[in-house]
Amino acid sequence: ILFSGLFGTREMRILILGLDGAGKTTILYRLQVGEVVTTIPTIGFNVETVTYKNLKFQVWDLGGQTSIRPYWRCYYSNTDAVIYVVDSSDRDRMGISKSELVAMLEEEELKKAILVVFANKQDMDQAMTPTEVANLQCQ
Ligand SMILES: Nc1nc2c(ncn2[C@@H]2O[C@H](COP(=O)(O)OP(=O)(O)O)[C@@H](O)[C@H]2O)c(=O)[nH]1
Ligand SMILES: [Mg+2]
Repeated sequence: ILFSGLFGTREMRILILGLDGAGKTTILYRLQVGEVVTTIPTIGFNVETVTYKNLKFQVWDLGGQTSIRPYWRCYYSNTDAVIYVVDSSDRDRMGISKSELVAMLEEEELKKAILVVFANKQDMDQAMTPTEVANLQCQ
């Protein structure tokens, strides 16, 4: 239902990104919109893809190896929206998560994309509230 308003003829591309362990793959499976296909481009990062009607979701982990970063760019073109997933309980890596987000938003190909920051893992005792996450990630 959430995505039904997006169905049309043009392919809509949605990236689900964030640090490893943020909960991206879990979200992709929870969407239950089709079979998740994992591909490993030769350069060596996993890309999980689900295609449902004209919606295409692609997921990979940000952070770490700087050598593969230039290759992420291959996936940025024609992106309509980015869902940026943050582990709200991972206080230690809030700063790294933010710098990855900031670096990503510098990409020319993503300038027109809609951004949603998802404060995941709200069930955890030590989780920051969505407001706290927003203050740390988006300012
Ligand atoms: N408590 C809790 N754990 C979660 C939640 N979402 C994901 N996880 C767990 O966090 C870990 C990493 O999730 P995963 O989807 O593999 O993260 P990814 O690396 O971003 O794809 C797994 O053990 C998940 O079960 C959540 O909302 N709450
Ligand atoms: Mg994953």
